[in-house]
Amino acid sequence: MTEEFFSRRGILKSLGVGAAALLLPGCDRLGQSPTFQEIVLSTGERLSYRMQRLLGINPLAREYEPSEMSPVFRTNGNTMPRSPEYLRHLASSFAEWRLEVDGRVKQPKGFSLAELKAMPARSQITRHDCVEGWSAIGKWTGVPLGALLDAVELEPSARYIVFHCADDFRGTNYYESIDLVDAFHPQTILAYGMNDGELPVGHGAPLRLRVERQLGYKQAKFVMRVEAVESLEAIGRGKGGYWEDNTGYEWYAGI
Ligand SMILES: Nc1nc2c(c(=O)[nH]1)N[C@H]1C(S)=C(S)[C@@H](COP(=O)(O)O)O[C@H]1N2
Ligand SMILES: [Mo]
Repeated sequence: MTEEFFSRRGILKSLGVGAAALLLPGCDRLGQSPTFQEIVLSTGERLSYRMQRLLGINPLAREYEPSEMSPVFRTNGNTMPRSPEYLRHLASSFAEWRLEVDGRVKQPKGFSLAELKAMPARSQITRHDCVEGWSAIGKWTGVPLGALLDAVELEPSARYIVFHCADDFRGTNYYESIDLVDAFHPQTILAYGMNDGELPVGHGAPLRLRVERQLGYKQAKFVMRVEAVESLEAIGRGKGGYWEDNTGYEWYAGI
């Protein structure tokens, strides 16, 4: 598959949707399928998300060679949570820390860092793209989120996975969310390692999300709790993430 195929234009082309069809105001003439109309009338980012999900396109993000890793991988956003609880865990190297996995699951469970490290691991060298205009290539090692979710058994009502973080902006803890397609994507991991070492505090120790087909702000750092939910309505102000709720950032930040 070429990149053109996966690009928005490429997908439209492969569906035989021309520019004229996109501009036609009388959408009832375009066909009976509401799904088709929904696609055509959607905004750019939504279109891309729905297209991907409707077509079942689930490609891997590009992976790089060790020689391509950035000599410096900068930090961004919060680099040190200030909650006393987090600072206590940091002081004891996260020995008593547990990742809580709960919500719409059959077996809610707390996982120690040792337990997470004992699970099958995945490493990947990928490019991180921040919406503010910088990128860096780094290596991430962690447990596939899908394996963790299988261990706690999702309820059939679960539709989104929410990540609750230890750090805050003006008293509101950072949070993010993804759908189940991204949650079970093979490159979606909860990383405890970076560049062949421990995950540094500035990059989200003890655990941060890597969801490689989306922008930087989706890569939640300092993840304390993973919650399966049916709807994002009750999370923050309902848009699924700290920046989505507090700026105009898209919930689906596909790259
Ligand atoms: N908990 C938390 N996660 C976060 C942020 C944050 O401030 N807090 N910033 C986000 C943004 S905008 C980016 S670009 C990346 C930066 O990751 P890095 O510090 O490892 O480079 O983390 C993302 N995840
Ligand atoms: Mo970012």
